[in-house]
Amino acid sequence: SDTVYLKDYQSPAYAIEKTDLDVAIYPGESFVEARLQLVRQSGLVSELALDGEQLELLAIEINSQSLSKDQYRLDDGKLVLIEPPERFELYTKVRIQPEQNTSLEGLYRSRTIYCTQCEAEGFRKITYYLDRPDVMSDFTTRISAAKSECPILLANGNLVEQGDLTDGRHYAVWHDPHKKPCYLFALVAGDLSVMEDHFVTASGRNVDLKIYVEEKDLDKCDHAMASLKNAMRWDEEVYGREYDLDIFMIVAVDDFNMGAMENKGLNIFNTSCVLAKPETTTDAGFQRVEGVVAHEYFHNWSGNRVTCRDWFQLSLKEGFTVYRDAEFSADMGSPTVKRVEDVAMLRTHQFAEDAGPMAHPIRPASYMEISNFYTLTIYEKGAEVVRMLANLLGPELFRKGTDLYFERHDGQAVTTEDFVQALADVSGRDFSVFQRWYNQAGTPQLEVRDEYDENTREYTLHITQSTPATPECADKQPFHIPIAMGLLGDAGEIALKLRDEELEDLPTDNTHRVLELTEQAQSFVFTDVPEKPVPSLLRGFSAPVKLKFAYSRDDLVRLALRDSDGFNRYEACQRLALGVIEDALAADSGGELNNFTPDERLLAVYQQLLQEEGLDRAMLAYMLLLPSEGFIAEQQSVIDPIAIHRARGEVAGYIAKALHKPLLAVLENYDLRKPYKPTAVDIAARLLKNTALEFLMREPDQAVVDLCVKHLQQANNMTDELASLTALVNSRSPLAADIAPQKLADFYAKWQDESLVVNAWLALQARNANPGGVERVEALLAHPAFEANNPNKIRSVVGVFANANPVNFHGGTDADPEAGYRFLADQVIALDSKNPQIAARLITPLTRWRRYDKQRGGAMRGQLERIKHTPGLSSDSNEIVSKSL
Ligand code: HT7
Ligand code: ZN
Repeated sequence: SDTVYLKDYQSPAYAIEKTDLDVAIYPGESFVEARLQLVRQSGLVSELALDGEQLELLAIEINSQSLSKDQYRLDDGKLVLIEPPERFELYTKVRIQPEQNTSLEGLYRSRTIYCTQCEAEGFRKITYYLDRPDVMSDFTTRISAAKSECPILLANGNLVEQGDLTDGRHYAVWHDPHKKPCYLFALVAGDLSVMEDHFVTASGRNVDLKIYVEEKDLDKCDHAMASLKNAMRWDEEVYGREYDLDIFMIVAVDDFNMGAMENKGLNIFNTSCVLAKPETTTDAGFQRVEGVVAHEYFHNWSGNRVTCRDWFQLSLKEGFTVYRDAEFSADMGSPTVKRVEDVAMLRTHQFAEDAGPMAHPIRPASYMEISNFYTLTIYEKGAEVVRMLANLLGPELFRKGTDLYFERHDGQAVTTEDFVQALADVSGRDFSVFQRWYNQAGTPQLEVRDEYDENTREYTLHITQSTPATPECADKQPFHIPIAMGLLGDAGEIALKLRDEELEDLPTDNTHRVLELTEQAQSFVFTDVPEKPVPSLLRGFSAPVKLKFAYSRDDLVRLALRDSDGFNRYEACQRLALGVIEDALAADSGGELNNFTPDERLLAVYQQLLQEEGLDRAMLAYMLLLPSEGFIAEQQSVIDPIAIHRARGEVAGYIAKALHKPLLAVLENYDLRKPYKPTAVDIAARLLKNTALEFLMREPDQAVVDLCVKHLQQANNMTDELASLTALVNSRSPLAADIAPQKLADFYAKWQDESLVVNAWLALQARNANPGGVERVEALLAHPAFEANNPNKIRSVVGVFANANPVNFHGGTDADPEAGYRFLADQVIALDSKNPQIAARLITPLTRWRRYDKQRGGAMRGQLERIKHTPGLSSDSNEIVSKSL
């Protein structure tokens, strides 16, 4: 398919002032009548092309006159009107088939529920339209359906009318008073139960809150409702943003391509991001519900009231909204823990994307298929860029800037430049160099060298930046990089004074600075430094970069134990552990892994941390946790996933043995009967306990296995139950392996009616790193619990296997070392014609073939070729495959 370029943007030839839809749902087919009030925006237009896909046109009129064949034509995905008038009403009637729609965009049926997904370009599967975000319209939606099948009929805005029709049918009419682009359109029809609550806004308006779910799930809505109310209050307090309709609805559906969708006043959610109760949902699940509910709610301002001019601006709403939801979650729990979790994800997965063939700037210059650009780069790196802006301005100025942005652009479709301009206007800052974050892809690498002069007591940091070439640009200009930092002396933090700073300019917290790097190389000189310090750099991960500094292991010990920045304490542990694992890798390649003993300083740090009073339990858990295989892989020039698995396992086993006593104490001190609460403190306690359990189950004695089984059987919540089962299944010990199959079967028997728990059960087996992984995932696909068209099930088995089980994905089977790759390609090919968005996403691990040795890389490439030559391959998959070959 064709490439779309940002530079070709043209404003729309027509506005659509009003959109009147009538959607009549019948078994097997639905009819959509649209009345659009179109108004020409400039000059003469000889032809107007409306988007439309998979529509059967039944009638077409302009100003109530049927069109003759010379007044329009149907062209590959377009309805072209020839010489349209300056102002007119377009009437069309189309037939669509939601029951046949497995792509899950447009109007489709998820189990018994009819629902829509229009972002980015799904509205064109509902009716002919100008399907682009800068066409904003006033929508009225009439829905009719059989009352017994679909007692609930919902659309955006306020309910204005409803009633019964003949033949057991009924209807509802909804009007949305806010103009919006069609990607925010939604409707829902089905048999749903509702949980209701309300919220009083800061200015005293009442808002009805409704969460619609299947009746069996009504007991799983409390957490989403509480999260929604917290998010509404938080947005008022932190951003001064009030909700703007009298009703806010959430609907949960089982079949959904992403997590959720921010349709105006009618958010549609993947059940996995709404439903939660302690017995069925893990802590991570609770946190995801809180985060996604907040994210979609925050879009009401960052995305809906102020929207994107075109899809190149996607990060305008997504980066900003991810930043907002991350800060919200930080405020609801522990900010440092949230930061550690987000950075670990960013560095493992977004950095890999930025180093791969699909690398793109947070504002891409071109795309083939926009749904391929809902990426970690647009979302997570986009959020990092907003975070840097927020930190450069500080909280007061940033708030002034966002106020100006919302006020200046309310009701408009704008660009990322408009966002940065508002922040520049309130602060007087020059963001011209900073803008490069929007236009250049790739992860900058900082090389820092230090120098201390005992005589002058000057300490200098020499910093250079470089960014590797990415497909869109080989020659990068320097980025504007804020480097938050401090200096650690023998006795603690050192007071800082930069050479050019006046004494009266010094900040009150004089042990912390933000250095701003804007050039390729800069030096920063600190004066009056009493001793050679250890620099604590990039505190809080102040910029999405890779930092190289030649820390000695003793430096890292000091930072891990004594830095005032919680994030950098964690970071020092990661660096220390990574170094030790790399020692093990080196020993392995010399055939010496059996004789390997890890650097004792790592153990010494862990021992001290385990004894440290007042240390957040979650931080302790993350500091003990070795870097993931994925993260370790990212640091290697040529990835050997099997060796990485072996080396990491060796170090983990050693730690488990050496720390047996304190780890066992963590387990034994844990109160299994404490009632479940998803509070930060309790989540941290579970995380630490389950981290200890995972270590101990590497080489357990019978007593540890018994303890694990006890936790599995007595757990009063899914976090503990699943963690115990996972530890049992992953353990390589025969003591565990003997009982694991029965425990897996028991778990399934217990939870087989809870779809989301079954997903977790599938995922834990797909992730199992023990030998036989390919055979296991093949068996899972044949299990009755697997549903071939359900994205959550596909992700739980195929996605988890290919992304989170490297040793099996890359190891294959005894008979066929390429079996993992072949398995993935088979799944992509089978899915591509049914759900191209999900198929294209699954390809990602194969696109990284250049990072592996010749043989592995060649085999991965071979499977990409196979996908590429699939007859009728979707444009979604084609874009990924052709860009990565
Ligand atoms: N803005 C939403 C994007 C989305 C989406 C995109 C493509 C295909 C299906 C989709 N479902 C939802 C989600 C969000 O960021 O809030
Ligand atoms: Zn979003």
